[in-house]
Amino acid sequence: MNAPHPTALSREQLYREMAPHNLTPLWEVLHALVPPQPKTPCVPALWKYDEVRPFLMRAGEAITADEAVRRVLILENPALRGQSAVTQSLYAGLQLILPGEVAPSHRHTQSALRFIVEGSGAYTAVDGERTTMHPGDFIITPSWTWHDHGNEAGGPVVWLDGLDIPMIRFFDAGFAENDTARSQAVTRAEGTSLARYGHNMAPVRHDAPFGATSPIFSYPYERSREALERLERDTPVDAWDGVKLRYLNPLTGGSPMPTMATFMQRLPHGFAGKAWRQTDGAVYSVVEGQGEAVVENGDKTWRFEFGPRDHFVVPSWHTARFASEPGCVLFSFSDRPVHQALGIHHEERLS
Ligand code: 1HN
Repeated sequence: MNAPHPTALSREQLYREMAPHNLTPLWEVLHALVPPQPKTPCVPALWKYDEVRPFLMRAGEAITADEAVRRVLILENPALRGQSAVTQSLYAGLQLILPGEVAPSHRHTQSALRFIVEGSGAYTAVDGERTTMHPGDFIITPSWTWHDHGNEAGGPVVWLDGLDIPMIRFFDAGFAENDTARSQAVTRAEGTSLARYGHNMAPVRHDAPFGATSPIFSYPYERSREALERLERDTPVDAWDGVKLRYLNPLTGGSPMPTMATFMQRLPHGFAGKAWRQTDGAVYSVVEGQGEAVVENGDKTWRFEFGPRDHFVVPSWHTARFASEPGCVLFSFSDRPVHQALGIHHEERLS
């Protein structure tokens, strides 16, 4: 065996002696710091609803919504266990609220989205207005708005929560506060926000009530579904996405929330999509139908057979393609608006 090269020895000694001074050499980490292309630690993952639901219902017996504050099972990326993160920037969880329960009012700087997965008739209240939940509805809780949930219906209601928690943690910009009331006072009739902002019209004298966040806080499924069906019937289908629409903030044309973009897409009957990759990792909630997602990274391949209420994550810069024999509807969300604001969003459509 050769003796270590004298320069290697003196480098080791240099590193050792500078370490207590909180100094470290860049040249040892430079390649990892600026990789030639995105190299996320996240991995693709699938949560089958049939497997998740029994744990959710057991959580319903183990703790009340009131005691838990929010009774949620976090969808943790298998490569980020313990970090409450589904990607490096996003949080996802499935929340259960049982008949008669209230999830008490609070507010925080983290923005939240709800996508209703199972059950009808629960409500969420935001800034004095309640909205009733139905499967497939997309509901927003803007940053720093009071919000509480309740279930006055007959059965359990489950929804997907998407929050920008890891992003806000990264910036160390999180504030939170509990309300004095368990359920906030209702000050506006249900449907007021949708009537004001949800018909391609807006009040003549208005300011954006939630700053950069959409003033519509519930986007009903029936409308999104109708648009997708009509487009599938009457227009050419995109070879990568099927028929895909993004939800928008009607006051800006941008994403509904400053940190998260949301989408709904239909893959038509017999769809076999081309592959794509993009820098924004995305979480999917399957609304209707069945399909297959094939995700590739380097020499690894993941194959997810999905059906209604299943959830899966496609991390940054992983190559993905979707197929569906019977046709299906997918909701998804990602951190794309932040990539776009920073000018670093990158997308490739492979042929
Ligand atoms: C939260 O406020 C909700 O309001 C859900 O339903 C999940 C996860 C972390 C922090 C706050 C909700 C949350 C949350």
